[in-house]
Amino acid sequence: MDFALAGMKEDLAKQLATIRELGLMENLAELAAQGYTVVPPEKVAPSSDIAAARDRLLEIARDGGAFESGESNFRPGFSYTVWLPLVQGNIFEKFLLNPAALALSSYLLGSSMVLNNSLGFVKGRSGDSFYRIHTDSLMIPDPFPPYAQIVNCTFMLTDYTLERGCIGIVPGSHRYLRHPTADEEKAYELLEPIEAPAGSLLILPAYTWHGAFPNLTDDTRVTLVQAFSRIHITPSIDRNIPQDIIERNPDRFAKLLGRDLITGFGTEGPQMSRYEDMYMIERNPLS
Ligand SMILES: O=C(O)CCC(=O)C(=O)O
Ligand SMILES: [Fe+2]
Repeated sequence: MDFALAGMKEDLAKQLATIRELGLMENLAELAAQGYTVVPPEKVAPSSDIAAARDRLLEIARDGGAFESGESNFRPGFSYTVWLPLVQGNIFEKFLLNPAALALSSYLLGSSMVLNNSLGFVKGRSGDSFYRIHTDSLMIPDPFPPYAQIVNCTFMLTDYTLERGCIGIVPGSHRYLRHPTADEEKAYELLEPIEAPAGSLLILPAYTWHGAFPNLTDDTRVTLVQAFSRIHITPSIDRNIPQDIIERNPDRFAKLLGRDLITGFGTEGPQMSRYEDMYMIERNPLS
């Protein structure tokens, strides 16, 4: 048998075994059918980790002045954003290795996937402002390829309700393989509100259309977003994070931060020992 196909068979078996073990088979079906899925809290993380991440994001936001002039002063429809929480608290390092997020994202992006973004959202009352419908396929022109290139893992650190300005998704929009037009960006009636309890994890491949409802309450909505991508996509964040963070975590952590890539070489050339593995992705999308 062709060696790439043999590799794919093996990778698929491994990935499905992990997904089955974590009880996430139904989530795979939802990703295929609707273009997103929500993993319930009991399959995501202990509630103490959810609380720790929430409290730390609120602390960073407060230190950054998010609350100084009242929560209604957040950007219309969007949230106060914490950039690169990954390096701002050990709890976020733990979330980078979250088994459910890794299992479903690797299925969509291949096990070579890397971290593309790390964000915290603190969303206060936002009046009547929706956040416009868009895809997360940043810098990617239409038409999109029929496979995922970026996956947004949204950890809901507080309850997500319609009144509190939850994210909204256009179910099935992953099949369009394009960005919404200017008119479609404002077609909020298409949005399905994603209401779920704190601790839930939304897996949202970048090609799926989404926006957000206004927060009509005085309750703050807090979110941790980790996005992963295939290795050829330019990361939004600087993956060159402090070495001590890399060293105190398992090997997968370093790999997610791009430490195994052969790209970005200088006059010494790429690490040829990794060349075969890296180019296998062209023939085995799960690798
Ligand atoms: O829930 C929101 O505020 C929208 C977030 C969003 O668009 C994203 O995480 O890509
Ligand atoms: Fe988005």
